[in-house]
Amino acid sequence: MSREIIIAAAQMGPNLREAPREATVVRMIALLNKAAARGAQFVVFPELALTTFFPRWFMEKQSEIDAFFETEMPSPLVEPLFRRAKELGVAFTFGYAEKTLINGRIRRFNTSLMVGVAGDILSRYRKIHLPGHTEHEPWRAFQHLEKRYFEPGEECYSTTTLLGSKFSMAICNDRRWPETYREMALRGAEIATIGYNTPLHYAQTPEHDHLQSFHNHLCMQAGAYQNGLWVIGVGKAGYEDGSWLLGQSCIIAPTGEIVAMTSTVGDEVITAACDPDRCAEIRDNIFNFSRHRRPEMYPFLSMKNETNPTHSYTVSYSKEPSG
Ligand code: ING
Repeated sequence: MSREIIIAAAQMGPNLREAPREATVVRMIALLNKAAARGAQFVVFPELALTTFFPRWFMEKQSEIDAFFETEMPSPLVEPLFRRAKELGVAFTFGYAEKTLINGRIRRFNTSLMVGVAGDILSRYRKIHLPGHTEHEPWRAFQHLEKRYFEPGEECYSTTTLLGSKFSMAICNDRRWPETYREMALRGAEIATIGYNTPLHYAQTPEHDHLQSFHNHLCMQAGAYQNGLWVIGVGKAGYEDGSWLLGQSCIIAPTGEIVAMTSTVGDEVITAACDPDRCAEIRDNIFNFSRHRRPEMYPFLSMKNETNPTHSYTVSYSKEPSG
């Protein structure tokens, strides 16, 4: 009996700063309806799906920054989305800016939630790899202040079992780091969901701007293939408050093949039949970790980010005496 799941990537077009969040939720419900009409059982929304990508602006007043955050979930604003998904019997993930109290201290994270078919929150993930900078850098065409507005996630990648498969969540910049996919796969994940907000312009290396789409797919296709994972990459796209964001959301098979991709930079649903059993084509063979992988030979991978570790050594080549 196949474990095939119909999965939808619900790409979103721009969320303008002034757009009422209620209107954004209405768009998300319309995407849910469209996905369900195509038979989708699981829908993946982008990173920070409820708001514009506000780290593009330098803000000093915490009250102005906090206007983009949610302090409870589901909030009254998002409740209609949860309710509609439950009516449809559809599970989903979406990203949002989370403000929460932990041990009496206010914390802020770039968060993604996984919601089950009964409308219950099954798991939460807080973005581990925060790109960008902490201080205002006026030389940039726009800021990327994720390191200012969010704290890095302190919980490792995890797997959530639903619809007969094991899912893991990651967010945006996480998809560029090979560790993300390997950690997920080693934990038994079969399907990775990754929402993103990716500007077409990268201030430090504008000469790479034309490569944003290539790099987007390169890292997710490699991650999928090298770890035998389905990867669902879903963008917030289009011209958002003066910044072009990458679309090209896609569903990638464990072979690394893109099996579905959006072709607009607006609200768009793509779907694919994802059979988690297909992960075995890779995980039982070319990337059979237990048979072929040799972690004892990769000690640096578990190290901190030293660049010239004291314990580095080189194997000096000496011509073996001919026996
Ligand atoms: N955005 C971008 C991302 O990693 C970025 C940051 C843009 C990095 C372009 C490199 C090039 O896709 C987020 N939100 O992480």
